[in-house]
Amino acid sequence: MAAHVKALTSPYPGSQVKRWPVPPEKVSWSVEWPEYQPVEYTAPSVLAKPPWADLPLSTSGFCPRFNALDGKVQRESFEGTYQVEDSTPRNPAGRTGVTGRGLLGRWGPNHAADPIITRWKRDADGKAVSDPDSGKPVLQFVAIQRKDCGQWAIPGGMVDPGELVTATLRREFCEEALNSLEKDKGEKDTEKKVQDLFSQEPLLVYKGYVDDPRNTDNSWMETQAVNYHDGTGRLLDLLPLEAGDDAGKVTWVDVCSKCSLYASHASFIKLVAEKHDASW
Ligand code: RP5
Ligand code: MG
Ligand code: MG
Repeated sequence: MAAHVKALTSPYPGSQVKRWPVPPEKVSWSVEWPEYQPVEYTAPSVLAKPPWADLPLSTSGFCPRFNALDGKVQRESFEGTYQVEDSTPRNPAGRTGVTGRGLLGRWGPNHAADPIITRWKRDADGKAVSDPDSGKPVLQFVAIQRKDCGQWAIPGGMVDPGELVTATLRREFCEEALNSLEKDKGEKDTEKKVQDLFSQEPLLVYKGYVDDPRNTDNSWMETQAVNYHDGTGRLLDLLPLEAGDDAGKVTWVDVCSKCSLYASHASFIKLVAEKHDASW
């Protein structure tokens, strides 16, 4: 697993809480560090006991089954068995300078799904556009601007308990990039396009830990990033993009190495470019 960097972002997102500074050589739990005294922080929105969050570990009768499918909540990690110290799970990528859950609902892994919707960039005549330097065709993907931090990102979101990841991928794309929550019923034409897009063969690009700025020593993001590609351009060209839910803006973005994206998203986009032999 690559070393996390954004998971050391300080102050902790949405707060004034300063992480205990963790130098790169002390990130790994295998390095002894008796002086390490991370700050404990769980956001008020999580402590308010919303339905998507676990209870505090001290709550009597709350005994989550870590490293297992716990009822409908998936507490297994894609990174293998994680350590549980004093009944508290430990971030498999190492120290973050904060304990507790921060803004995340689950102790241990918080599972998300990231739909990467791509098409070839075309000029006004419908001809595929190539990058002048690499000579390779340019891919575009649907990006949203997150309301929480203003960064551009893949329109991903959390997998609900018991939800199939294929359903999460489609639901989050519709909510964040088509504003489906504000629409009574999607336009028939749009619904058909979405149906056709998501019934294509999905391409699993990445499955595992996400270097997310919300991660803590005890709670972290994991995702399945999946690519749905419209090689013809017919499905996606007229898709009415409209930002919704936790997205403030939505647009097609050219895939290239200069893409600056939220969490580990640029590395997922790079993998997609490689799979399609597109310009990067
Ligand atoms: C990232 O957070 C994942 O890759 C996914 O894109 C996102 C899920 O969180 P929310 O968008 O629901 O905040 O780590
Ligand atoms: Mg969402
Ligand atoms: Mg989201």
